[in-house]
Amino acid sequence: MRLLHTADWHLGQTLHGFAREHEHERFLDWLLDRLEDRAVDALIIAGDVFDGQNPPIPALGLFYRFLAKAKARCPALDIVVVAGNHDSGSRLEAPSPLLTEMGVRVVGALPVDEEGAFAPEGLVVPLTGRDGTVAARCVAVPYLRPADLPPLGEEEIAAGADPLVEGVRRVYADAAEAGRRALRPGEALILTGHCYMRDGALSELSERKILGGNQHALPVDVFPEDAAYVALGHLHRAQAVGRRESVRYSGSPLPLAVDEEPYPHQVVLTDVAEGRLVGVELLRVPRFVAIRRVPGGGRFAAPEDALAALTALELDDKLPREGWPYIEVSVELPAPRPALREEVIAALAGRPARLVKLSLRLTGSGEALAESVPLADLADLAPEDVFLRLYRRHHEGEPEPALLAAFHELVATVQEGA
Ligand SMILES: [Mn+2]
Repeated sequence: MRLLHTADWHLGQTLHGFAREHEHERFLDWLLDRLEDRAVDALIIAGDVFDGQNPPIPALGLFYRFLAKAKARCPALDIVVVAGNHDSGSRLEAPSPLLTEMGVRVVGALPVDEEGAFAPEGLVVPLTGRDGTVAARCVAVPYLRPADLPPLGEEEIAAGADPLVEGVRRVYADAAEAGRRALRPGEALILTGHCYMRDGALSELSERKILGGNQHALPVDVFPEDAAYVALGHLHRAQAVGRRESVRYSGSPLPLAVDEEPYPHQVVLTDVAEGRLVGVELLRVPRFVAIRRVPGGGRFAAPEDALAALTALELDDKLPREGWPYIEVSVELPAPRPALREEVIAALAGRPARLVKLSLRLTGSGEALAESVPLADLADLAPEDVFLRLYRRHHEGEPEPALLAAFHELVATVQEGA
């Protein structure tokens, strides 16, 4: 049986004010072709389908059109969708009565029984292989919020257990056990997750540090060894986790921030047979709109050099407006230059390109210019950074871990609109 694993579509995202709809549409068309020509049996979307809790109408249209086309072109395709931290779980699940009929299973939140207790059987989705028989059981675990986790006993807390990490471990243990109970001989156990794993390589700007920030990154052993494959979402850089080839982030199909430009964006094709992982192939997603960084590579250019490089950029006049490249310019300033933004805009005026970001670094000395102070753009700061800056302004030292955890919980509550 062949699975295609993808995540972090972030439909409805804008890049510094520019809608990505055109790129998403091209990606989804590309994906439909791959589902068909690579004879995919099951599609797993591991969270962050949408960029926000209340997706814009064009983003909803893209998603539902994609599902309808996928089922029309590949009627036997099983589709599993779990919510990520950006999604509203309940909004994603709302059309379930229709989607389940179509063979699309959406899990926005952990299922509970009549008493409100976690009912992990509700997460288990059978996946059928080429011959029409069940080849795998997917335990579709969505992004877990702190409120989803079982409380620890006092003894465990006294022994130093981390309530978030141990809570997640317990949810996965129960979920995997429900999957195992459903397995028949020769079927594979597959898990999903939307979480931040320890040793995961971040692309800092566009992923939120979830579940209490970095200190609560999960160890890879929360996933049982008998899982044939674990399809993860959240980190936008594709990677296997903890040296386990079977535990993977597919990565996002598009760069969602300019600093995600250098690495390949892809989806994962996974083959399972006789209950085991037998093959992994990474399919590179074409870059539908280019990101051009001046000077690039995280470096800063002198103003004259940056302006000259912009003027010299080779741009394609035949591209439609939505295909114009995104331009980032990074400039090092020895002295203030208030008109720089206007100069940059003038260098690109009338040309087929979109300026998304102008980053400045001050390098002069003296009273007016601090030594090499990067000017922070509020949009680039994570809530935690703002909190830390404010804390340091009013207090000595760093905030206590408990205070930081409480802050993260508050931010998560606000972001989820709960
Ligand atoms: Mn995420």
